[in-house]
Amino acid sequence: MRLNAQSTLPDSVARPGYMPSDHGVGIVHLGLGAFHKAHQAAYTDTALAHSGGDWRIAGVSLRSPEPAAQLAPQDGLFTLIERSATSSTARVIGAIAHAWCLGPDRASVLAALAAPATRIVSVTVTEKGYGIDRSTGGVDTAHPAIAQDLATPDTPVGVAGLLVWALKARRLAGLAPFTVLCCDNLPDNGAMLRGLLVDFARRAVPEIADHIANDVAFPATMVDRITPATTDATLAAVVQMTGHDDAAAIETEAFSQWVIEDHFPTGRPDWESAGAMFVSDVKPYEEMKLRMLNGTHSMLAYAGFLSGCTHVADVMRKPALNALVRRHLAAAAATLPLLAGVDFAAYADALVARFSNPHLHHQTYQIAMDGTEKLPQRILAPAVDAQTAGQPLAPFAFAVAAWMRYTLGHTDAGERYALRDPREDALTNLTRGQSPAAIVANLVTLPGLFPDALARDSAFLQMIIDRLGVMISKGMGHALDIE
Ligand code: CS2
Repeated sequence: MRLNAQSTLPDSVARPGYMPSDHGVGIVHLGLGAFHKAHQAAYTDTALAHSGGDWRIAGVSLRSPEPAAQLAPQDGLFTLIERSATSSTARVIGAIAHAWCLGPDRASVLAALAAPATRIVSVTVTEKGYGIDRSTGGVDTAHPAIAQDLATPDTPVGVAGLLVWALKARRLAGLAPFTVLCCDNLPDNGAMLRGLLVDFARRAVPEIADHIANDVAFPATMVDRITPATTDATLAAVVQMTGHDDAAAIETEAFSQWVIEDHFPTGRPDWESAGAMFVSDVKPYEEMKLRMLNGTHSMLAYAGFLSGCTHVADVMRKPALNALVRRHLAAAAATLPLLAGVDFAAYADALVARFSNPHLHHQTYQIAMDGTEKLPQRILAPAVDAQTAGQPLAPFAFAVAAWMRYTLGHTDAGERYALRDPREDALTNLTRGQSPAAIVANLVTLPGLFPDALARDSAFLQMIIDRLGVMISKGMGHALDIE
């Protein structure tokens, strides 16, 4: 039997501690993927149970029809399986009121964005979803959704186009703007999204640009919860744990963290009741997370995938890789300013434990995707700080070399895999048939990727070339052993 509002669930399964239909929609969420369901939807579910309010979520996927097709027949309900190293629990989340796909549900989506009741629009579309030009902070006019929306801003299809359209519609209707809440792993994500929207508006809808720049709140956030892609094993586990079929089920770790800049002029759910932390400056938390968790994740994904580790937990079981994970965590931590109340060594130990969780089947190949979107904030920014401070650069050179080796698109055994990167054509053209020195020289010139301070540091480049040379000629396993 399929999960829905009428389902009778076993006592072992936690269900919403409120009557979902008693609560109206206050949030529109763009990017209805697994991460949103495991993170913001779960926090909102707890906040609704604790403090109530009209804060249910209208979830929108911008392209894929699947999330809506999975959730709609289930009255928006889905099971979240939370896996720690020692136990697994299932919880049904009731925070999602509507699940829409922009294409077929365009009228509903636009109406919700313009509705007086909507006070927050949150976003998780991954780094590449925004269409941001990292070198200017404005729009990347080559990004397909940006290009389309600049040409036809009245029928938006992408994040920038939709938000600017909605903010204009609200202004014309005399409604307060909603708060825009970016929940992707990007540096200074609130200001980043504001800069993107203001630039988009100046180009396509100039009359609304100053309003967006001056009157709309874009609180910054640090979001954290490791959420592997759902597999057939997830769907089988959910039947076993709940007695129901659930096409929208997801698995995640027990841990979660959310640090939010407290700037919500039109109100917000009581997310503190679910453990969210409200601070005046998110940046130190965000840098800690991007550099330690995500930077190490990217390093271990490339090195691990290329040495035959399917999952992150497999990486942690290999002594040479485990040692490199710890080395990278320490090098990343050394680039961070002190943060009151946070012990980076303890955070690193906690990350080692989270990565080692044997019950979380998190694929290295999943983390390896979109490297050109991830490297700048995860690996290159801390490398610049390490360079400035005269700290060892070898850990960062190793991580960059592992990414470059990955961009060649084949394992040591010659097996091919898809790169899954928005710049994969450029990566292939710049690396095919080239020597390690030429690969490094070519990839550091990719626009907007390597900061000048690194691209001009010949000693750093040589460290990358040496490591890439070993990875190519002797294999990743050998490179790990001598690192
Ligand atoms: C991962 C993140 O896929 C990736 O690149 O590093 O999705 C990571 O699992 C989350 O940021 C954890 O909060």
